[in-house]
Amino acid sequence: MTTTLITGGTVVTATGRSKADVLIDGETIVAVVAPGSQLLGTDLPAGVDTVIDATGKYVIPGGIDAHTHMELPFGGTAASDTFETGTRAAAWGGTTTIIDFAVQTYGQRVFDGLATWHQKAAGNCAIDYAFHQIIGDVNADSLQAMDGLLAEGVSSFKLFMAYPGVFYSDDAQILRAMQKSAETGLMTMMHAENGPAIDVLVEQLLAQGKTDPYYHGVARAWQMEEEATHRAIMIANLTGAPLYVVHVSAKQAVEQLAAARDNGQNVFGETCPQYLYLSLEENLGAPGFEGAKWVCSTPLRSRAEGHQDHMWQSLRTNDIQMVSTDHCPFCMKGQKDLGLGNFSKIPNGIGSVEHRMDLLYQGVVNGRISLERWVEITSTTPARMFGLYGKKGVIQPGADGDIVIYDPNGHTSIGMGKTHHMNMDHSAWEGYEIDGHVDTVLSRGKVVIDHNEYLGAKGDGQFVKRGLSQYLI
Ligand code: DUC
Ligand code: ZN
Ligand code: ZN
Repeated sequence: MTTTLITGGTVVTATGRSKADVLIDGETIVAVVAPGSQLLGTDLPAGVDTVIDATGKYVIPGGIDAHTHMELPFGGTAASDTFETGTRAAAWGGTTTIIDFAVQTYGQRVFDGLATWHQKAAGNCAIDYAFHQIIGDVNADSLQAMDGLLAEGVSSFKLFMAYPGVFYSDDAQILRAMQKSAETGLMTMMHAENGPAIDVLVEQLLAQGKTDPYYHGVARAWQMEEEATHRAIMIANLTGAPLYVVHVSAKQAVEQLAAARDNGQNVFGETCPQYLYLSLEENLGAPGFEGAKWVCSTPLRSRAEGHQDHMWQSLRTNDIQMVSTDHCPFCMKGQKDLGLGNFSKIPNGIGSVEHRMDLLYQGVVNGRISLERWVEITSTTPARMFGLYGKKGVIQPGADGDIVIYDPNGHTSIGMGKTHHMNMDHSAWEGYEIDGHVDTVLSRGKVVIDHNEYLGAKGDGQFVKRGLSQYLI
């Protein structure tokens, strides 16, 4: 077995920071000790195979992006990152685990959908991966199949209150699925937007000749998100299901979650970098068709209404518990341009899997969140929320050697043009200058990124079975 010592750095976890050395034996962390300690009788660093000097750097648990859509067929095309390209880009950005969404399409059996996702991912990933299960057709057969998900290492499923005719579940289906969630402990994940009402608004806007990307944000108004969030919370309240609302973007939806939590309900919310930084006015409203780059659902919200600031505040106060990307990239040419002249035909999605750790670190730089909170919302809480904790999300003996060495004095220029590794012909983050840099990334003890060089290989990443959420009561 190869041993690796990371020495001289500041180990940061969700609960504190300290100068410490980290020893990895093979794939697993075996010791975290004060610098210079005698470890397990070994004369360090002479007795180890590889020594990594992390002086002046942060040593953090690898990022966990709990919401990605590699290769997702959607909007008449498919997300442009494969498991190979998307997980490699994730590694570049300091993410060492993704949780992607396996899809059960309408009329399909749940385990056939799950098998398809295994086929897409197996042998192709640069980092470890796990799955949530989208239930696109809640019926007697799929409800029964949900009893078997946990044994497959899938401890959460996602429903959609949006996209009628595609993934949509009505309230009766939601009620039944949430009853199953309460019974089994599987986390209910919810895309909370009132899809049928949004579709009417879309039709009316298009009839008025309002076809630009900006109107995607107008149609998917915050009231549609708040209403659906409230409805999901109420059905969860009735059934006792644990509820996790994905890609929360409206401050009013956060208020619904916060009120439910104050009321003692077991509900959680995730936001994404785009809802912290980007806006309806500046991005969706960009001249011509450029706004298509930022068409995603839930949509970007108005900065004048203060959603972005509220989202940062909610991260600090734990009204929102974690940040994932909803990585769902599409190229402008041949994909986003399907919606030229009709915003409702623009494939929904933004690519961010590579930038999440850096973008959230800016919250530390700007004094919006603490260093420890950064680690918590990008790694530790995702691990705890989705049954990976202990193996992932923490630097302690027994955990996987998934570690990022982050240089707070480094700089990352997302820049213009192709400065990223995602399979896209543009970046939603063009022009963003980052204080900080992902220097080195270890995935189960193997150095996969080192000072702007990719050293990993397709197939390094393994499927990880997840247990139940630690947030169940
Ligand atoms: N939202 C997106 O932006 N893309 C994929 C699916 C979704 O809900
Ligand atoms: Zn969604
Ligand atoms: Zn999604």
